[in-house]
Amino acid sequence: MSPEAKASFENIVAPVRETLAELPKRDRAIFELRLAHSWQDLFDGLTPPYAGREDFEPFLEKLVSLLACSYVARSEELKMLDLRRSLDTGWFQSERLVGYVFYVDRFAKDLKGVRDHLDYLRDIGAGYIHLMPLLQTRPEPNDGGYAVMDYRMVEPELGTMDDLEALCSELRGEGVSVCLDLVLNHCAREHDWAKKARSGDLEYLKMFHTFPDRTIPDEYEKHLPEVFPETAPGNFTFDEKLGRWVWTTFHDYQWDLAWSEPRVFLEMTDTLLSLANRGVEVFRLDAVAFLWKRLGTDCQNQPEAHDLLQALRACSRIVAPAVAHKAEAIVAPHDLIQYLGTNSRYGKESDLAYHNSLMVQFWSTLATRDTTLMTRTLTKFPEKPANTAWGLYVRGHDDIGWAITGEDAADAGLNGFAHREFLSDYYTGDFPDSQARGEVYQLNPATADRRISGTTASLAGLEYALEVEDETLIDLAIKRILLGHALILGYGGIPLIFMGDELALRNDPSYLDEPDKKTDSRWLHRPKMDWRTADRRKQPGTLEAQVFRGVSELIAARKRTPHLHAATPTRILDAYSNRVFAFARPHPLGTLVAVHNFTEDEQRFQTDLARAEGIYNLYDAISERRIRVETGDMIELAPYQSVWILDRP
Ligand code: OTU
Repeated sequence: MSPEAKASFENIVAPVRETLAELPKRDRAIFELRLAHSWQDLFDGLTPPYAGREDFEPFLEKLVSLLACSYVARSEELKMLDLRRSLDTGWFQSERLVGYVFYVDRFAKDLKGVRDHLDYLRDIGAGYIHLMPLLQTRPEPNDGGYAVMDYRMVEPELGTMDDLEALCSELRGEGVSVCLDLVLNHCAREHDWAKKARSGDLEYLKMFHTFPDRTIPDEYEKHLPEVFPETAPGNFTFDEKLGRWVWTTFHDYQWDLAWSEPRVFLEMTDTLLSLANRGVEVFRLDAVAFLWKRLGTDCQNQPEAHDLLQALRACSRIVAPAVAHKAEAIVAPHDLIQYLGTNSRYGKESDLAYHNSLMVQFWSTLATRDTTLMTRTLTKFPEKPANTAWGLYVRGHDDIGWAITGEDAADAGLNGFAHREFLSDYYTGDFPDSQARGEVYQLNPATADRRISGTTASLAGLEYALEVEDETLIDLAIKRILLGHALILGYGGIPLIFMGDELALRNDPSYLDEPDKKTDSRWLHRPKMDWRTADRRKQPGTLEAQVFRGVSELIAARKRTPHLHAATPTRILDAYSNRVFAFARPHPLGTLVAVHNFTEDEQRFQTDLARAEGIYNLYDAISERRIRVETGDMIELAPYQSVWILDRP
């Protein structure tokens, strides 16, 4: 420890011993060891944001007392899980882990309902279940649950904290981890903190960024982008009751929390640890890029945001090391990689982060049938730290924003703006011959930027193919869906299957009839689970059976292929064909080469692609067949086929 950290550690450790007095000796020792082990990280994380304050020492004392109390409250069962995970720190990197993501109400009405559908989750083979936002939200509109009114309550319509705890425990018994959203950047205007601030309590007012007039907001606005330009333009909202402008990056009812105030850190740490003590194992930390504001910048990815995440991580490590943190930062590659803990933060920041770029490249390449941009962009993408994993997805609950920079586009001979325009036209179905059926989300009049909503199946052309009743097109659309899943299952991280994609659920336009949802087209791709449709997965010959089986076979293949562990690097390969996308996963057991055909035609590539990686006896881990080498030393891929090539004599 540094001398400063050591001095403060000695100050806080005595009161901690008192708090822990009632615990068995071994438990006390474990806590103290962890506290000492992570103290430097915690101290370093808290120093830049808070050390300048007079109340820094009392704040540290409060925080450590909170950690000790949370540890005392942690159950024996969860403490065992902590120990197990300390022996298996890379548990979330395993090739055997597959994630499944759903809204509780849309999947099974409520938390109790989820327990009635465990067979379905088993059928998928999910070992990680992300229950979309379920803490108590303000009444609609509430941004799909991302406007939390009470972090200590479950949304009453979904159940209670006890229901959540029971579900976590039951799933844990089956080796399944529960992931929950923790909305760090903002809370609902109706949250008690905001209510107190609005009724004149200055202590609570400090928890938000508020301004008496537009002078400072206008200065900030010069550099701030708009997240929801159509439905929530600008980043500040005038609150009549306060008579002040409030920082609201997202909707006017989502008040940004002032993380410069230590109380915010204490409250959120408390929330996180109490949920961890209920049995939540993974936290999806929402909108982390926005946590720290700095005039003259876009107020994203500020160093203090990383400091705070490091400190929060240290708190979990001390109290509940079984827990993993996942950063939700939809930012450029060099900014994103920081959230996985690079350089001095190696292993200290987040275990997981969403790979937005892979998702965008998948859809872009499906549209162009040209893998140049994808290959070049991902080749330049920084390698992630070996002890982390990506959250990989084909679709999620949000829109698709065409995060393709002008520079990356130019590298592939494209114009960035024109290409993004093309993609939006393509996925709304406006482009000639496009079979995609998406909708525009948030047209930005200032930049002409258009994001896209729509389910995987509808964007992949299935909705159209079914309408025109064309068997060939239906078959191709299914193949596109499976291609996306092969990609996320092989790339290096937790594949996150978004509810309904495994059954090829199409767009659900019913949100248009709901007044509080109709301006948010993201509801188009958040359909309700129809259990009769789901049952058809068992009836051979149905569409659902075909897609479900396809996805299941890919999952099974992943689980028997240790090369796909997330600690194995992912190296993009030049396949000497702009129709296929390839990458290598160099593993101690030998390298795996994944090759994906992004077109509806047969494609060929040279066996050299595999031979250069030391693979001579070509075997496909997906189909479990030997690969046939055609004349001219070529390997043939069927339309949209994926292969995971291994050397198997
Ligand atoms: C996240 O979104 C959530 O995923 C959205 O559902 C919420 O509306 C939003 O936060 C507010 O809580 O903040 O770090 O395309 O990707 O808004 C990025 C835009 C976010 C979303 C972005 C994202």
